Amino acid sequence: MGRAITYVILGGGVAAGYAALEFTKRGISHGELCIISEEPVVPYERPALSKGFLLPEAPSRLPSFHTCVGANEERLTPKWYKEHGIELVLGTRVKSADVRRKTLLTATGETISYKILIIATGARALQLEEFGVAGSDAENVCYLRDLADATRLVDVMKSCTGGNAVVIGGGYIGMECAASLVINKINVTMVFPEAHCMARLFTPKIASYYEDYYKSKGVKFIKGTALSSFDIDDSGKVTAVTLRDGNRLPADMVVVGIGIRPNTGLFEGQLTLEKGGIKVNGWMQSSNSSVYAVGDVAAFPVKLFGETRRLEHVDSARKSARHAVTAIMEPAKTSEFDYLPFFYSRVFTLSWQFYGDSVGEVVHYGDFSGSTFGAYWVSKGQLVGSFLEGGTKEEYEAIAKATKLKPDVEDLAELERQGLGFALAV
Ligand code: FAD
Ligand code: NAD
Ligand code: ISD
Repeated sequence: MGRAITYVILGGGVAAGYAALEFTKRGISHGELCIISEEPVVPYERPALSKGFLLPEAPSRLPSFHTCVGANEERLTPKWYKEHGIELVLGTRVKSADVRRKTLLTATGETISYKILIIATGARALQLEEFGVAGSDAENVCYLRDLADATRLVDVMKSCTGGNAVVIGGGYIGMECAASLVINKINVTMVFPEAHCMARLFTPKIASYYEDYYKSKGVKFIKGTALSSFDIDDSGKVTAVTLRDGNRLPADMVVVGIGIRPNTGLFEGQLTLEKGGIKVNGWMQSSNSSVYAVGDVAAFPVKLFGETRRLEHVDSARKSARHAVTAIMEPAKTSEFDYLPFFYSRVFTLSWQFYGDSVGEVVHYGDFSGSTFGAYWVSKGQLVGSFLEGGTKEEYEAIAKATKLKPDVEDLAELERQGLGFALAV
């Protein structure tokens, strides 16, 4: 059993949706493009799963958040794919790939051959077992990567109103889920090994603002330790969590967010890997010229830093996917990807954005006892990163523009004095 398709996108997440939209904008014929996805639904905006999807009142549900609404573009429903002649092979895992023969073999036994392949397989959530702790399969232990996880998390939350949740991990999933649990009237204790939350990005001063805010909502923090084991009852439910520091916390549910691993497995030994991802050039092309990689799974040159990076954020998935399609369809007109890294989060009524790179010396500005504050990162005498909480659209645009321009910064004290005004004046 087999079929031959010109363009195949492997993976049906955020990057796949934006790539499909770009293919149609650049002009493809019916039957020329196929998306193969393990998920049973057409691409959607994954960020919604830890935000609107978890709300107790009027939660977001599909089809409202199919791509590409997150970038204020068209919402691509199953009907849209049909009207554009895009073949969907959903609920189907690709179990092997042969880049020399240009074929993919699905778990249903079909061989799909391609002229051009775009790998958009994203990443999987790391499991506790990979850190030596058993119990991920317990009924009330939740991970959050896809729609099935989010649906399960909602069900578990509904059965725990007024109860206790332990959140393992102080990164994006931990912080966003903890806020959602509180909104669902569940008591939350967060446990993570670092000295403060969001250790990959936040400075201690920024982290302490968010931790204080969470504490004001009743969240407890246990820092500098990790999970050691679960107590599991006869019905297969976790009842308590024991930590390495000896603490034992009663738990009606557990949410785990301890990082991800890019889904590169199908291509190991076939394509060059770097930074845990598939190494691509500035046109998102891998070490095999017929194979492109985009989104979380791609390690691409970030021109601004002169370094290869693998980013795990939605803006990068959207833009890298569109760039790959442009490079495929109009190679002569496409220049090297020139990307400004952009991360954001929204929790409770708070909202922040970050642009650039969090390296070098940090200068904080604004009112950390109020609602608008931020930080700049300065490396080798240049502004390389900007963070802002509670900004307006114009202020976020200003920090983005300033970071992209990498202006010289001679005097850190003067930068601190100017604060947001520095970016607004660039
Ligand atoms: P994904 O969107 O993960 O898509 C990968 C797809 O490939 C999936 O459909 C998967 O099933 C499929 N797949 C994988 N292997 C196979 C296979 N062998 N065969 C068939 N199909 C396969 N980023 C932000 O910047 N801001 C946010 O607020 C934010 N919120 C997030 C909230 C949550 C809950 C999560 C999980 C992530 C969030 N992110 C956020 C990160 C962002 O969603 C990812 O960076 C983005 O989804 C990456 O897109 P992608 O297409 O590369 O991968
Ligand atoms: P993360 O990398 O943001 O955070 C992982 C956290 O796990 C670390 O901060 C650490 O506290 C903790 N940790 C690591 N090892 C641990 C251990 N053994 N025991 C206990 N804690 C441990 O990853 P995540 O929060 O799991 O998020 C998963 C992915 O989803 C990431 O790619 C993230 O970028 C993405 N995401 C992004 C957003 C956003 O950008 N707003 C929101 C949700 C998810
Ligand atoms: O970027 C995003 C984000 O944070 C969401 O919640 O895309 C989604 C959509 O806005 C949901 O409609």
